[in-house]
Amino acid sequence: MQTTDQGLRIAGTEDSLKAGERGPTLLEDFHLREKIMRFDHERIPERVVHARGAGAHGHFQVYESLAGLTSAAFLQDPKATTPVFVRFSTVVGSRGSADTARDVRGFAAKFYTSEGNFDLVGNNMPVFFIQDGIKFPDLVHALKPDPRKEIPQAASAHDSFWDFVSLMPETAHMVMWVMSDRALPRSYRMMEGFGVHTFRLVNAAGETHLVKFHWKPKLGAHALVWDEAQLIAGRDPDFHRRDLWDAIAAGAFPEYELGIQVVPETDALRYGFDLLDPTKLLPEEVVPVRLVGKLTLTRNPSNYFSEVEQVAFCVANLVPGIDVTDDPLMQARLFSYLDTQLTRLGGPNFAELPINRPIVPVHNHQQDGFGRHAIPTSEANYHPNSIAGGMPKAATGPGAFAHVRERIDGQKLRKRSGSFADHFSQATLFVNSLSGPEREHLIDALRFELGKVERPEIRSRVIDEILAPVSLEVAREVASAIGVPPPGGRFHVSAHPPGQPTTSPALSLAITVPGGIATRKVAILASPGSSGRDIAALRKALVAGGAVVEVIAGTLGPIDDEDGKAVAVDKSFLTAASVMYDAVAVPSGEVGLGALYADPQARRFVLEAYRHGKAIALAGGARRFTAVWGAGEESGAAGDPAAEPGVVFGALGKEFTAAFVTAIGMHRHWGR
Ligand code: HDD
Repeated sequence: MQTTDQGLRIAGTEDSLKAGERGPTLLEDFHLREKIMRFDHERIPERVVHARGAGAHGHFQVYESLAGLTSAAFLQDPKATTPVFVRFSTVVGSRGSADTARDVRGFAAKFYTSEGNFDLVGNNMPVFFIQDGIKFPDLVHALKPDPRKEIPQAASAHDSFWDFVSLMPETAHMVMWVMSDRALPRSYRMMEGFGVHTFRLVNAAGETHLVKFHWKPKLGAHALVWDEAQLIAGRDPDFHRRDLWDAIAAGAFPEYELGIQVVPETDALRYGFDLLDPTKLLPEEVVPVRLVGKLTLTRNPSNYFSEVEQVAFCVANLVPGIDVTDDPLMQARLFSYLDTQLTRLGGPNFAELPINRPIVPVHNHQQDGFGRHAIPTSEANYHPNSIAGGMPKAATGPGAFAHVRERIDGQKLRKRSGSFADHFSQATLFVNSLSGPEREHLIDALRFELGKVERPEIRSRVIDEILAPVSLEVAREVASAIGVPPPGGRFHVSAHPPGQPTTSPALSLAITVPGGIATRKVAILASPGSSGRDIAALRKALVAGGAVVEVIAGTLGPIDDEDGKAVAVDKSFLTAASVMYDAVAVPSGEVGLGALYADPQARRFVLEAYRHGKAIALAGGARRFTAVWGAGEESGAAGDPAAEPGVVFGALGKEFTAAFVTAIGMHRHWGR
């Protein structure tokens, strides 16, 4: 039954209380006033960064006790499960911006442990733009839209960002990541996560190790192609949010393994860079990632606002056994997250909101403030006290958080450590580790972004000061497309740290062995007269591999196949587009094929799939669709669809479907 906020049952909410049927509304109408008042105040400030996001509930389980490394309770018992809430996000765009913008993705996890909440507030890239948090407002101002006109939305392709980059060589490494395919994840379920900073693990004996945290998605890490990402932004701006929701709703629970790279405290400077410098990564080939547990996302939020919008992460939410380091970026973050919630969530009591509440009781003398939920009953709201028997008293011994004891000896100064000085060698390492197509995508991205920069002097400075020291070839290739001279030989060349690798295969997304096709979306294009048997056989093989299959035709409603049998249609060409799928298949059936081929929307569907490197299956006479990308027009291998990776054609049988499944398992065929 409907009630007011006071619990009063209301007899109707269709009409306001009026003086006569056609008369004015009365001020007395407390129900109207309450309803409108609540509506007027529905919005809260969006996050200053990471405003656009999607979340899910799940749980974490450690594979074996990590007691030797950490006393954290949730990392001790392989049988215990810890509830977790995760929020994925883009960084730059507003809350309503498109999911597929070129951007870093947030990967924030809140572990509700038996010792309080532990938040791992990471990204899908292992490094960051800046070395000291004091530069964060400058970075974000430069990235966000022009303050005069609020343009462009959710894009780094504008003068202020590249101006900042060109003057801040420490951004070079992260900029390479953001210009790479990593900034265009196929799905939140298919991207890696990183704690970025070096943390500390502390065991029960008080021994400490330095640690880097990783998340490895079980589905592998995969990317969209830029043209596809831009088209999706129009066709389905909720692409990533929908993908996460649909997968969980269908029971295809996303899984990520937690990985750690552990090194002795004394090795902080051993790897040719400073582990306190957040613009550096520890190559996996140098210190392997040990997989220690698994996060499984099992439940969609019940209410977006209450959970995803109100969740408040904080880098300072630590548990005994995990501690921070002196990384100056991390140190600023320890302040920022708590502070931002005051404005965003309207006061200091946000930790009492259901999504933020720890699962353990909270006892302290915090008092009052906007939106207080707890009702403390003690007369003693201070410490020490005698009237409440000194309660709550300070915790001691195991389970009490104790900051790592560290000797600090130095002058008070505003200065960057000399050990943070090399800004380029790891940017070069990253570029050198990319596959050919990934490198091409990187160059295209730089050409696109810098091509949108209006001031030639900024374009030139990026070429000379940032790209040339990273890779002379990349700098030349970009310069040639953006109307500025090639690097002039004035650039700084960084010395590669001796003994450190020059490539790290783990940094590439290229896949050489086909993976599974679970949760991959496949479109089957059909028309009245298409082969129902082909559609059924394709569906069977694809669904057996866990793929999601949708039949797309000119109109909704069942269509008759070539034998007159009804085939259900999931979407029409009006509501579905190639960019929403990982692969496309066209069944045989001459009558159907004739109609399909005559439909420009069907031809465009196949052409786009081709251009975006997707697996394409053309059964029987559907082979004619190879003409949409010009095959057959030229002689020689280039015109032969057989020479095209990821295109399967021939009569539909076991071999055909197996080849199609393998092609989808390669994710994309960049080599076309
Ligand atoms: Fe941050 C949000 C990740 C540097 C200040 N950050 C935020 C979120 C993620 C990250 C995932 C969204 C959390 C959510 O879903 O609610 N931030 C990072 C990473 C960084 C980083 C991986 C570098 C390693 N951040 C960083 C710095 C500062 C901030 C240096 C400030 C000094 N970040 C914030 C913030 C936000 C935030 C302003 C906005 C909304 C919020 O905190 O709750 O406090």
